[in-house]
Amino acid sequence: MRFINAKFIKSASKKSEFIFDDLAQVAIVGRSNVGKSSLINTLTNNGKLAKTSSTPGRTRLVNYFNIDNKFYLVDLPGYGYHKASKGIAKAWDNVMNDYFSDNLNLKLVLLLLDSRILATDLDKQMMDYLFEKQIPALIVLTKADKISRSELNLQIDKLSKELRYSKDRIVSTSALKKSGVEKIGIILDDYIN
Ligand SMILES: Nc1nc2c(ncn2[C@@H]2O[C@H](COP(=O)(O)OP(=O)(O)OP(=O)(O)O)[C@@H](O)[C@H]2O)c(=O)[nH]1
Ligand SMILES: [Mg+2]
Repeated sequence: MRFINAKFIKSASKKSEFIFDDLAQVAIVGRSNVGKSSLINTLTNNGKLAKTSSTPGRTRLVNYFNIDNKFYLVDLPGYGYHKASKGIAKAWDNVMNDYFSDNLNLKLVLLLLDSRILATDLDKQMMDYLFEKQIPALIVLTKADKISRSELNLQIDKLSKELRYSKDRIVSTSALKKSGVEKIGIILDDYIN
């Protein structure tokens, strides 16, 4: 699958604003600042579609992008930056629970991990949560341009062993080099018809 026409549809902050229609959804989750919004821009070849920032916590709403009227790419708020505030963390949990519960058109979650850092405890919690809810996930490594090819291969080996996760289900990407898009497109074909 290629991503040709991408259009921002809306931002939502609570369940009553979420989109539950007939179109499939592919959600993007990960720590704050890992590169979720950047990945959307890379996939859609539109540097300005999703707002990115070097300040963690940029995306605080659930943002829907319509891709070729085939599915929504959904940019979710990142976790981990608001450790200090229990109130904000709780609000984040509620939004996520509302998003992931009974979302029948959610076909796949792209779980993003920084190539250099790999999975933190919060990422592992997120994986367990998705596993419990039986939501299929694909691991996407971001910022692959920040390490060498051999380091990247070592990181993929390590992650696959640690999480007991097939290497076929780990895709490395770089927003800088615009790499990894094709492989994600091929995998999405299996989930969206
Ligand atoms: N070198 C490099 N920088 C990247 C890459 N992806 C993202 N970045 C940078 O990392 C920072 C965070 O990127 P975002 O896409 O805004 O991250 P996010 O996950 O959407 O963050 P929140 O919205 O805060 O949850 C920005 O400064 C990006 O330019 C990449 O593949 N390579
Ligand atoms: Mg973002």
